[in-house]
Amino acid sequence: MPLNRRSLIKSAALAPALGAVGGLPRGEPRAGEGKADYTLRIANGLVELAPDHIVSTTLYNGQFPGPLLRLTEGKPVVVDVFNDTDTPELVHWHGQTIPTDVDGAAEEGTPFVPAHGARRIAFTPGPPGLRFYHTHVRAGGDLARGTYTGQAGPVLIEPRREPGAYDREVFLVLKEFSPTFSQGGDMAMDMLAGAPIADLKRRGAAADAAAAVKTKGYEVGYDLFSINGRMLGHGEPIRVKAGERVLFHVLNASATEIRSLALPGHRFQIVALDGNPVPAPAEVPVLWLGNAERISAIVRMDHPGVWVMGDLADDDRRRGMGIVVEYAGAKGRAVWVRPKPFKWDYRRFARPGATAAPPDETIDILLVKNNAALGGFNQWTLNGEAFSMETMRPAYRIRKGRRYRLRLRNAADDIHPVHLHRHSFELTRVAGRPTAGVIKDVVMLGGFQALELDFAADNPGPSLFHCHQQLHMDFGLMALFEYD
Ligand SMILES: [Cu+2]
Repeated sequence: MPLNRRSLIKSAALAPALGAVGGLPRGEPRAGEGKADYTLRIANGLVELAPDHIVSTTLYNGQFPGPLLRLTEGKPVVVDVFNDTDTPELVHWHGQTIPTDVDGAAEEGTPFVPAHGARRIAFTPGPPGLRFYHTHVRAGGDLARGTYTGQAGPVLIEPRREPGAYDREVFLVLKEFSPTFSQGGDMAMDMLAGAPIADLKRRGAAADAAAAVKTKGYEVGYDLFSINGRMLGHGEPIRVKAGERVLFHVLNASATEIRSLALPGHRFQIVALDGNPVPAPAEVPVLWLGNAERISAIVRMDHPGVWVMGDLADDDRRRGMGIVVEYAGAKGRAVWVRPKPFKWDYRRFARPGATAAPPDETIDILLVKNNAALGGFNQWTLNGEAFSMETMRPAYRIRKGRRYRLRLRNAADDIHPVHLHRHSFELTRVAGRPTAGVIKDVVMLGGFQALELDFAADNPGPSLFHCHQQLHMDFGLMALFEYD
C-alpha cells in the first residue's frame, strides 16, 4: 500500500474551494474556513484492482483504501469532510472514545454530511492503536451504499510511548468489490472455538418453524477480492529481508464477510486486537477477522521464498484475496500452502488465570433470525425487538460509572461480529469459559454460541451496539444504549 503519510494527506487539504454547505447546525465551525489537519473528500471514483478489473464506487480522496491517518493519542485533530455525492454521508471513527456529534452514527445524533456539502469535525484521538474510519449509512437493498462501497481507511493512533520491537509496519486492508445478492453462501462457520449450545439450536429451530417463509433470506456475494485495493498478483509485493520483523496491521473492511489470512511457513505473533495490546502475545498460524476487526501481528521473516499471503477460502484467494510476500533474492512464482485446520480462540491472548471484575449489572440479549421476513431479507431481533430506524428508540438505559456485562446468545447459525460504539469492552466469557484482559470493540459471536463482554459506562451519550455485518445491522441487529 502506498503509505500516505501526513504530508501527503495535508496537501490534499489545500485543494477544495468550498461550494454548498447545506444543513450545518448553527455555530458549527465550517469546513474549508482556516486550515484543517486532514481532509476527506467523498466522491465516486475508480479503483484499479487489476488492469482488466477496474471498479467504480464511492471512495475517500479518490483512492482505496482511504488515506492512512496517523493521529496522536490525546492531540486534538480537525478534519474537513466534503461530500461530493448525491446522498448524505456519515464518517464513523471506529474504535475511538469520542463524543456523539463526531462519532458518525445518525442513530446517536451525529449530523449527516449533506449531499454536495461539507462538515468540519474536531476530536481528541484515543485510545491508541489501530482504528479505522468508514461510512455508517444504511445500505438496505442498495449495494452501491454503505460499506459495500470503498469508503474505508485505516487510522493509527500513535501512543505517547512506542514499544517498537519491530523493523517496519505494513498495513493490509482486506476488501471485496462487485457485490451481488445471492441465496446461501459458503462462508466458513466452524473456525471459532466453542461448540453450539443445544438450547440456542432449539430456539433457532423454533424461529425457523414459526417463520412464514421457509427459505433463508438474501446473502451478498462478490466477484472481486483485494488487499489494499489490488487483486493478488497485481499489486507491488511486500518485499522483505530474511531476519526482519514485520508488524502487520490487518483490517477486515468487508461489508459482510469473515476473512482469514495465512502466510505459508510463517507464524503471526499477535500483539494487539482491535488496536489494543493483548495481555499474552501468542503465535498463531492463521488470522481470522470478523467485519471491522483489526489484528496487529509481528511476523519474523525466517522462511525465504516467494509466498502468497492469502485467505484460506480458495475461490476468494483465486479471485484476488491475497498479496505476494517476496524475500530479497528469491525468485519464481508465489507459492500458496494451505495451513492445517486451526480454531480461532480469543482466550489464547488473555491474561492467564485472571478473572474480570464483577459487573454492577448484567444485560441479557438473545439474537434471533426471522427468515426472509422483510421482502426477502432476513430480519434480526434482540430480545424479540428489531431496531427501528423510524423511532430510534433506545433499548437499554445505563448509568455513568457503572460496569455492565452483556450476555449475548445467538439463536442462529450466522457469525455476528458485534460492535459497541464509543466504548471498548473486555471479553469475559468465550466458548463457555471465563476469560479476562482482552480489550476489543468488535467480537465474533459464533453460530448458536454465547459470549460475555463487559464495558465501563464512561462516555455519556447515546451509544450504538450493532452487528457489523451490513445485512444484519440494516435489518434489525442494532440497539441503542442511552445514559440516564
Ligand atoms: Cu450479524
